[in-house]
Amino acid sequence: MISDGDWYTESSDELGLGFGLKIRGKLHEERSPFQTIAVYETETFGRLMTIDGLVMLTDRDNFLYHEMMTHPALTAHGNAARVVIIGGGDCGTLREVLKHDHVEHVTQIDIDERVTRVAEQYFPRLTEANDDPRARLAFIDGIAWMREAAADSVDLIIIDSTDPIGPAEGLFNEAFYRECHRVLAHDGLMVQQSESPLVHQQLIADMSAAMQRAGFAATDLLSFPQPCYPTGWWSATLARASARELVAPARDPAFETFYYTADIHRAAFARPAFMRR
Ligand code: AG3
Repeated sequence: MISDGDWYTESSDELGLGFGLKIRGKLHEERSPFQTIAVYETETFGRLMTIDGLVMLTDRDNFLYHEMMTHPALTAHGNAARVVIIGGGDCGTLREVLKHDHVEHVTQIDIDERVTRVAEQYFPRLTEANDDPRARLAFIDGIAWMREAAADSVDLIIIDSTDPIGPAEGLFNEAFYRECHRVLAHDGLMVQQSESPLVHQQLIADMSAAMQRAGFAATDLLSFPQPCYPTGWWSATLARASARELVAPARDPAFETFYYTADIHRAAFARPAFMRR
C-alpha cells in the first residue's frame, strides 16, 4: 500500500513491522488472472516489483535472494543436470541457474505468464538469459506439473514462490513435497524459500517437518540478508531426497556473482545459537 504520497510500504499488522522505499512513481499496474502485479521506480533501489502488495524484488538487492536460492543448492548437489524452478516468473533464479555449465536444461514453471512479460519489460537484466537453449518456460500450475512429471526425472527442484498465502499456498505442504520427492532422482535436492528466520520460525519448522514426512531424508536451513523483505533477513530450506552427503564448495564460483562465494556458502549454513534450540 502507498502512504505519504511518495513511499511504497509493505507492512504486516501480524508482524507489527514494515519496510518502505521512497518512490518516484508507479510505472505499471495490472490485474492478471491470478494476482495484481505492479512496478515502481524508487529513489535509491532502482525498480521495485510487487505482487498483491508484497515486495518481490528490487533492482538493487535481488542478487542476494537469487544467488542464494540457486548457487548453494547447485554447488551442494555437485552435478545437477536437470533443474526445475517452480514459480520464479521474474526469471532471476533462472538466470543464476544457467551460470552452471553442468546444467543441461532448466524448466521454469510459473502459473502467471504476466509476471515474466512484466519482467521482460521492466527488469531486462533478469530475463537476459531466457534465450539460452537450455531454458524452457512453462506457464501452468506447478502443482499439476509436478503430479504429472515422471519419477526420477529431476536433479534439483527450486521453489521460488511468494508467501504461503494466495496462489503459492499449495506449494508449502506435504502432498506437494511428496510429489517433488517422487520426481527427484535418488541423489536429488529441493530448495524452497522459507521466509524470515527471525519471525517465521514456526513456518520453517513446519516446512522441514512436512518435507521429512513426505520422504526427504534431511533438511538444512541457509540464511542470508534480504533488505527488501520483512525483517531484512531471509532463509531457504534445502531438502535431500536421500541420505547423501552434500558437496562442500572448494573454491569460489567460476562465473561472476555479487554475493555468493565459497566463504558465504559455508557461513550461510551456519546455525545461530537461537536457531539450534
Ligand atoms: N519471492 C518472494 C519471497 C517472499 C517475499 N515476501 C514478502 N515480501 N512478504 C520473490 C520472487 C523473486 N524471484
